[in-house]
Amino acid sequence: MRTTGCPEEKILSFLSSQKAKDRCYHKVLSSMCTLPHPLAVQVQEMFIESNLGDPGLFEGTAEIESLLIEELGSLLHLTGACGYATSGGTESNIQALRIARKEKPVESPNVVVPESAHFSFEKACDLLGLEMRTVPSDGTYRMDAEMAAGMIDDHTIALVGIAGTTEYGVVDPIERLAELATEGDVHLHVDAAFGGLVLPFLESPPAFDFQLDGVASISVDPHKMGMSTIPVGCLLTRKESMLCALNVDTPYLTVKKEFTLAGTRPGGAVVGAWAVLEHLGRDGFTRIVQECMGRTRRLIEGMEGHGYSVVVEPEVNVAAFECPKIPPGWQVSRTRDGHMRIVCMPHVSTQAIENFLRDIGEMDV
Ligand code: 0PR
Repeated sequence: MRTTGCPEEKILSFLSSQKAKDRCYHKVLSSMCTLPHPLAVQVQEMFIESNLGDPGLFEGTAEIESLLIEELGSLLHLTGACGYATSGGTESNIQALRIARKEKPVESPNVVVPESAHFSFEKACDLLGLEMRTVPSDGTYRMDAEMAAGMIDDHTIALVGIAGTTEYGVVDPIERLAELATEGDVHLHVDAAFGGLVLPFLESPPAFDFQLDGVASISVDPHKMGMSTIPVGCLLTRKESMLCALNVDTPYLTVKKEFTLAGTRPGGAVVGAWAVLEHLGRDGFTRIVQECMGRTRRLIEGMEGHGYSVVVEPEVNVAAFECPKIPPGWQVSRTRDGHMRIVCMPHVSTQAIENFLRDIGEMDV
């Protein structure tokens, strides 16, 4: 550390030059995060000092966290859902598996997850000492539910389904997984970190949420399609007892028990997430999601026009293509199978899609 402090202007000037090295979002087609809604930014500033890790000090903020959970719960068909705001899908997935392990304290526990699962499950299994059984996909990049059935045994504590996969934007057969979970008495966790704020706004979405009795918990991230500031994920559970299973004593805090993983938690981002849901409402989200889906369809049509077929018809705004090229200046990503992957987030405008298609077309000639 320096002995004497540095003037603010000097620091700010250094930081501006650093920020200039960051990508600005308009040519980023690989991200599941997006530019936050201006209201989320304003609200974050308003609640900047608020720490949900000690909710008794910030009662107003804590009440908004409850409203956020209630609102997401009702969107996902469960009045009175329980849950809390996490740092994102990774923490929610870890916590869901912790709950499952507490619910079924067997020896040599395993979890059955689709091949397409986000790598956070690998982290969770490593942390929690769980065997991760990976179920192959059915040829459409969705989990093969019958193969999953064959992998569940008495040591299986959880089954995981993905609603809106990270790489191909498809939804696992959650309805069938819910039946398997009920039959086998295992915790079904649905990772809807991405799809949870897309699928409810589609015309006829597949069933993936608490309307299916077998679904025990869901991850849904406002900092992806909810346009909040980072970090805000949410873990929702069907029953309060699931969360309470994680309680530890916190004697010197304003609350005497805590089930969260993080201690100190950012109130400002959480309140911002709620404000955006409230401000846009179902109509606003439907409009934004429909726009993103429209652009995804236009992208697929344009790419196919250039001879690059879509790998699988996506159910959310993520599309992967058989395309080895990347036009200069654009940020796309590659799936594990080497496919070009594009996420049509709200910052990816119609013009950006047209420009990208033009640029990729120019590479053909
Ligand atoms: N579950 C699913 C289905 C996800 O897609 C992701 C993240 C997670 C869980 C984990 O969420 P957190 O990253 O919030 O813990 N999906 C993106 C990915 O890994 C996250 C991302 C976002 C990556 C922006 C890059 C980026 O620029 O691909």
